[in-house]
Amino acid sequence: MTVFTEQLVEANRNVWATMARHPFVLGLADGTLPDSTLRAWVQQDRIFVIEERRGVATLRAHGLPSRLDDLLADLDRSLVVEAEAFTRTAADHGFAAEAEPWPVCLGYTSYLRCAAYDGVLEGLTALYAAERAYLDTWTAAAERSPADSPYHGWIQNWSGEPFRAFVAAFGRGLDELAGAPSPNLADRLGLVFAGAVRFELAFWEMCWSGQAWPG
Ligand code: MP5
Repeated sequence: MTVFTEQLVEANRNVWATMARHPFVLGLADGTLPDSTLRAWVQQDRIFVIEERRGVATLRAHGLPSRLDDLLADLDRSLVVEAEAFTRTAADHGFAAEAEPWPVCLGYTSYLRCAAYDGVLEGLTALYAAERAYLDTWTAAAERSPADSPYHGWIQNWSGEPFRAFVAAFGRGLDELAGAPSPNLADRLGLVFAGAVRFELAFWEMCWSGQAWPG
């Protein structure tokens, strides 16, 4: 039988395929990303990872099984390092790391935090969607990316073995906790997951098209 997390991914294969061929991802893979697009991503993803820590803290405050709690503790530490790496990348490219969150970034981080407040399974499902989408999309990008790509370090971060092992362990933990969910619960979590992956795609689109606040 297909495990719960794989059912969630299967139900969203079209979004997965669209993410993997999104112009942002292709531009990052072959190193042709315009400067303004890189800047949008670095600034907005820095906000994303800082806000993500608040969602992780909310999830852990529910009281998680120890293996999942340990995983999220590791994630929290890696988010601190990621935020610092974004700050360094901004300095290397001569732009400010600080920025205001654009609408999609604000919507996505609020969505993850609300899911974490709603409940353990809701929050873990939304967070898993974000992590799995990054792993799979950057793995697809890595296949197209020359070794001397200027973005090699970032591509490695989310397609390398440590992140792959983290996402696999996270999936196992979520599958164990969800067990065989009732049809109602499966439907609800399916909507939570689908919302998060569409936000993920919208995030790439926001960076690519420079979707700041209107006016
Ligand atoms: C991730 C990310 C990956 N950095 N940004 C977005 C928009 N989605 C997913 O997650 P993490 O937690 O930074 O490894």
